[in-house]
Amino acid sequence: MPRNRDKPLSLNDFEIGKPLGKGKFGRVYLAREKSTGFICALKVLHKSELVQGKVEIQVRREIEIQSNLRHPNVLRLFGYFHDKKRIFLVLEYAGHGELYKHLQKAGKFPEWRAAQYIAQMTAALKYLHKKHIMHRDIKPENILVGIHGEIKISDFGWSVHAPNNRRKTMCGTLDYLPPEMVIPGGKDRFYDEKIDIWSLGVLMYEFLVGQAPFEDTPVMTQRRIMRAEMTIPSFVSPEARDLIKKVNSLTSRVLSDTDQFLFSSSYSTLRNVYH
Ligand code: N15
Repeated sequence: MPRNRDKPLSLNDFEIGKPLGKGKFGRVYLAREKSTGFICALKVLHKSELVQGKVEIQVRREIEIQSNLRHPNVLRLFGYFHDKKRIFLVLEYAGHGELYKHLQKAGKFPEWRAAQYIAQMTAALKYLHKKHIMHRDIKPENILVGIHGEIKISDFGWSVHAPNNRRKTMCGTLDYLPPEMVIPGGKDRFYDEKIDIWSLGVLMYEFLVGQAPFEDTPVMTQRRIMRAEMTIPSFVSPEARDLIKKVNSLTSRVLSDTDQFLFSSSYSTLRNVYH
């Protein structure tokens, strides 16, 4: 967003449009910067809620991390400002909204579309991992779609810089977590970027099949993840089937040197499906 760095942004610089969504700590609105006409998504966080939720430090860190990220498949944070009560995040507007809604509507994606999305996810994760950032919460709900159909990873609510601070408790669905994180005490152990690759396999399955591979009651989901127990329907092509299995079997066990292989294989195998 072109702007004068000498002059800090304020709410007055924006026209506020329709609400785009709301999360735990904030609401997001469509917004236009008055002077440039630049369209963005303005997220409003209430300081009192952040204090109450004891997430000020995390939010500060997320802002810091996200401000420095520049990738076509990672949602940009253009800037931020605050007043007495609120923090405002100037986020990239994704014209086609939330990916999980597209998936819901379509039931499942054709392989060419799943392939494009997974290739883009792979590119985004490769970029993040190179910067030693793991996302840790890869799922359709955290992915937005741009006007050209390109995907944008958003919500770094659980992301961390890999070398430090690797012990964070997590909550929410187990569906996308690898075995090392669902075993008892597992979430207290150290883990690394590979957990994102496992989630990528889960995501690929969900794109192609319409539901996550281990979807079940929480107890059964945990059991099935630990055993990597999944059935891939027969309509999934041999190439895609092979790749899902590779990603889900290699990532959590073979913990080194598989990144490159998995990334490049997911990219080329899925591209070959339709090109
Ligand atoms: C703590 C802080 C630094 C975290 C920063 N990251 C986020 O806040 C992640 N986040 C992104 N939270 C909300 C959003 C968000 C950005 C939500 C929705 C949109 C967004 N950009 N564009 C949208 C959007 N476009 C839409 C089009 C049609 C229907 C709904 C849409 N939502």
